[in-house]
Order: sequence, then structure tokens, then C-alpha cells
Amino acid sequence: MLKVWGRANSINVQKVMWTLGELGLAYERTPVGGSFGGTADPAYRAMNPNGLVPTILDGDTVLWESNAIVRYLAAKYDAGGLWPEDPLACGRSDRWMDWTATTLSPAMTPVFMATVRAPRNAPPPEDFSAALDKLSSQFRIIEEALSRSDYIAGTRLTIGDIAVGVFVARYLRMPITRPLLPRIEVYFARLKEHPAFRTHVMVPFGTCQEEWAALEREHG
Ligand SMILES: N[C@@H](CCC(=O)N[C@@H](CS)C(=O)NCC(=O)O)C(=O)O
Repeated sequence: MLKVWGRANSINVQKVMWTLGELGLAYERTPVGGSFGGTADPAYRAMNPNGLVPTILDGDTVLWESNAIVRYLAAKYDAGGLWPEDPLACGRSDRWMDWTATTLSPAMTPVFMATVRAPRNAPPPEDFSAALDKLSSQFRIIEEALSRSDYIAGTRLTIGDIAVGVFVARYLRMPITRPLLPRIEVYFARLKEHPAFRTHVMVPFGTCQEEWAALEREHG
């Protein structure tokens, strides 16, 4: 059976779990990382030299890097579905995976750390407002893309939605002020129609470091 290592509230683990759920594949997940530790163990490092989560084992194949894992699972188990077979359609979806990794994630991290991950009552960092503006401007790019199609690259869920969707779920649930983004709201509602998204991505993350740690223990 396919094995996954990673804690349930990691955004990168969530991409893999959501994909597995969409594909209906059986899996066994071990909570690793965060307060669970385990990522420095030599056995874990032998699989994933980065000491990060997620890592998967499919047969005798070990893979790390969440986007690479999503691409692998989609191409192997759902070519023509989650993995668009037409090269152009695939590129139009796949580009969002790179974009989230290189552009959206770096913009999201400081805001997420200052709100959800900050200790209770910690004052916001001085540059918080600029970080929030920068993050909002990235979400306006998604808002614009969704004026052309129901999903990020067409009429159905594809790999790009897995990468964008986890960030949308995080952005819309963080305790922050957001601009009006009506298409993203509709997109979020559409993603929530997917049972695997509800199960693996709509995981509570708490509003401060203390709550986060408690939820992590509860959810694995
Ligand atoms: N580029 C990597 C990033 C992996 C990553 O940064 N994972 C975080 C969790 S989201 C992690 O392992 N943090 C340390 C920990 O959880 O102990 C991927 O997409 O898989």
C-alpha cells in the first residue's frame, strides 16, 4: 500500500493527501514533522535528505517534493483527468504549480507566520501591512484567471487546482483583511464540493501558535 509521511496540517502534505483522495487510492499516513518530529531520524533522512514533509513510498519508489508527488500520482493514476494529456492543457495547469511554489508561497509565508503561527497577543511585525498588500495582489492574479474558467485551467479539477486550492483555503480562512474576491469565493465553494478537499484541506489551523500546536496533536 502507498505510504505517506507528513503531518495533516502541512500545506504540502495536504496537496498529496487531497490528490490521493481524488484518485481513490489506498494509503497509510504516518504523522511526521512539526511537533511529531521524526524528520531528523536517519531512516527518514535516507528517504528525504531535506528532512521535510511530505515523502511517499509507492511500491519501491520514494518521492519527495509535494508538487512532484502530485504530478507523479496524477500522471500515473489519472492521465486524461487530474493530469491533462494534451501538452498545452497540461502546461496551462502545471504552470500554477510552479507559480504557487515560487511566487505565492513566499508571499503567503510571512503573513501566515505573523497571524496563525504567532504566539497569542504577539504584535504584528512592522512590515505586516506591506506583506498583506503583496499577498492580496497575488490573489488578484488568481481572481483574474478564474474569470476565464471554473477551475484554474479549464472545466475540471486538474493538478494546478491542487496547488492553488490549498493556498486559497488558507488565505480565505486566515484572520486577515482581504479585498473582495468574488470569483475566488465561488471557486472555494466549488472545491468544497470535492469530498477529498473537505477531508484533507479543510483542516483547522487555529489562530495562534498555542492553538496550532493543540490542533496538530489532535489531528496528526
Ligand atoms: N518544497 C517542499 C517543501 C516542504 C516543506 O517545507 N514542508 C514543511 C511543512 S509545509 C516542513 O516539512 N516543515 C518542517 C516540519 O513540518 O517539521 C515541498 O513542496 O514538499
